[in-house]
Amino acid sequence: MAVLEGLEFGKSDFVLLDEVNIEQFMENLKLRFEKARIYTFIGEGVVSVNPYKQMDIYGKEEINAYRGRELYENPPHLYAVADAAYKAMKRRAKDTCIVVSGESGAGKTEASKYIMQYIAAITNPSQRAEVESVKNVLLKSNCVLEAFGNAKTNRNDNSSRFGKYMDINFNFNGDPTGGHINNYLLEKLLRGGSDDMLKSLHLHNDPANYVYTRDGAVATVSTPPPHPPPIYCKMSDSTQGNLQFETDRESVLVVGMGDVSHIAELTSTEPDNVTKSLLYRTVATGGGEVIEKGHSEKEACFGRDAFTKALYERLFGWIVGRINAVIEVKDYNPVLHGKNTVIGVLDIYGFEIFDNNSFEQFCINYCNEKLQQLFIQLILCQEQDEYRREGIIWQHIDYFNNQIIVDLVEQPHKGIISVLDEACLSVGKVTDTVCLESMDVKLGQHPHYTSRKLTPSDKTMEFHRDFRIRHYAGDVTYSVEGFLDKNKDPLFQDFKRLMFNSSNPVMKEMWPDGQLSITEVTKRPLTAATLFKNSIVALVEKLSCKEPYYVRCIKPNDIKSPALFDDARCQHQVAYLGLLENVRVRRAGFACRQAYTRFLQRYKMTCENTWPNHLMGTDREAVEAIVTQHGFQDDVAYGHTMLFVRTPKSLFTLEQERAALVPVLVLFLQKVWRGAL
Ligand code: AD9
Ligand code: MG
Repeated sequence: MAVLEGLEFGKSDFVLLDEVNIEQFMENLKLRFEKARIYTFIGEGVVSVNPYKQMDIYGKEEINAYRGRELYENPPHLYAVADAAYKAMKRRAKDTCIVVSGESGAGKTEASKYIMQYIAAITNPSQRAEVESVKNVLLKSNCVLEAFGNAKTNRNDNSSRFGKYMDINFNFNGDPTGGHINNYLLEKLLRGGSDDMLKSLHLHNDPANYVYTRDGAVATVSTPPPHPPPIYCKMSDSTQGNLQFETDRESVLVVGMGDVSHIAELTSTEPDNVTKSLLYRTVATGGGEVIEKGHSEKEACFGRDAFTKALYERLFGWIVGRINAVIEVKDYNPVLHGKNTVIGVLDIYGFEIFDNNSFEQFCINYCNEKLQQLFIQLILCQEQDEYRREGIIWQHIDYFNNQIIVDLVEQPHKGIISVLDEACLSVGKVTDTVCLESMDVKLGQHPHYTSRKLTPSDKTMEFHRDFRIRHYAGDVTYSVEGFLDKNKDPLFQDFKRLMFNSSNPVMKEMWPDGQLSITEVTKRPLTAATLFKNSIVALVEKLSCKEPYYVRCIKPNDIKSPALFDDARCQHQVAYLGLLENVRVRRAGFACRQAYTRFLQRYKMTCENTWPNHLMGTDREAVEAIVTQHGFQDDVAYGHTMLFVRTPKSLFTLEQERAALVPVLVLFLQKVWRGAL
């Protein structure tokens, strides 16, 4: 058994703090960080502080130490949480999920990778080839997705620009049989590649050459990733140079046709058709007539940009689809193979506050509001409700319920998304500013919304800062510029048809909607914000039927330093992650609970009065007998249908005894079967 930490490293579980207040919490977090203890439990969840340096704690030895052990047996670690989720899945056939959250650069993606590696390491002890190959694909898929979906941002050198939720399916043996990946809102990015590859794509290696990427700060990476770097397999959202248009006597032309032939070459289409799609769009008139309408120069530019982004997005979607086709569970027969259980791992962009916050930050922060809401419901509400239902005495805990902010964003007819969509769908010319005005009208009274116009005296709302949302994590001021265009994503049908008619079968496959003729595409496509909202609602639904485990990541400072614990920055994150509330609920509550029948089934062998069958009136009385025999009657409460255990240590004792008894019993039964007894 691994040696437990000494007290000089602080409390290994925030539940053990003398008093639950922010001072003690921060003191413990800081002390542990300074002593290179980056993980601390809160019950079955773990808080992680990004060490910004290689830690020698992820090796085989650690994996073996945590494998199959109970939480309190080892120092806090991601592995302990991964193992708890795995055990719940295997022992109780529960679907579980591990939600990794925190702000950009806090270490979510690294944590998810360690979790996946741990699960891969502890499964399939018999090394069956087909399981090994499933594991291999699950692990490797990460590299491919990161190569296409990560980018350097001002906050993180290897920032995930897409959210990822991965389900891993397990058979009754607890071995992985497959999985499924969902991705959320890929920001469409560009990053150059090896010179040879770029040359073949007609690209330059320097992002400064591209309008799409020029605006970022520094594009080179300063910190080495702790793993062998993901193949910075360089692809680009832009299979073109900076294609330009000019207007010559009313008609719009492409400047220099070299770029057009590059596009045609790369997409296996005809240069003439490319030019046509760039300059014209097909529209159906009211009378059902189909005509070609020339773009203005501005429309041509919008069309080009939308096309470029869509190319990248569809490529990414196609890659995810291909990975899913490989890892999806095939030929699963529940009768033959038993219940198929799932562990979901969610690594999704954390809360983002930049100097200039745009549509992307708006979506990301909305997503985090939804996840916080899920957390509140699962941990706080559910817990409190369950105690009430079971008749357990319980002190109500106050916490901030962020449903009001979720509503501000997503409420039908009233919320920000609905105002945006309305503006996008209206026929007249609606600008970002007009849209902002209508948000002011509809949401001006909302306690979590304000804008430059509504609070003209507020000097913090300078240029580019148009409206502000008071998020649960803090205030974020957004620039409304570009919101409408980004929400509309005005990809003309002509581009879809162009790509569908590509002679390259892969291109064709990515653009099935290019088949539709213009008269068939009368219905407006859903907007980007609505599509995103729908996918997040579906995600929350998926998570809410699983037993959740949480990894809360904290970024210790903004300069990627392994030595600096920035008190103010950390305290802010502790606050918005709701960690104090989390500890309070854990402390006031019971760490474990089990229905009487379940408990009895599992532990009846550890007590002579209940083995092989008890003769007491009810299961509850039998459970009381077991608890009393093991002497932890002061550590439990009896609900109407289940037993609540305050500290996991008590259950652990039982588990150990059971584990020691099982082989003895098996031996005994074998003898009975063979007629030896
Ligand atoms: V974002 O929302 O995708 O922008 P993440 O995913 O939270 O963000 P990430 O996991 O990419 O952050 O971590 C950022 C960097 O911190 C990594 O590239 C490492 O350099 C560093 N890091 C994070 N966790 C660890 C760790 N456990 N050990 C060592 C780490 N370094
Ligand atoms: Mg990430």
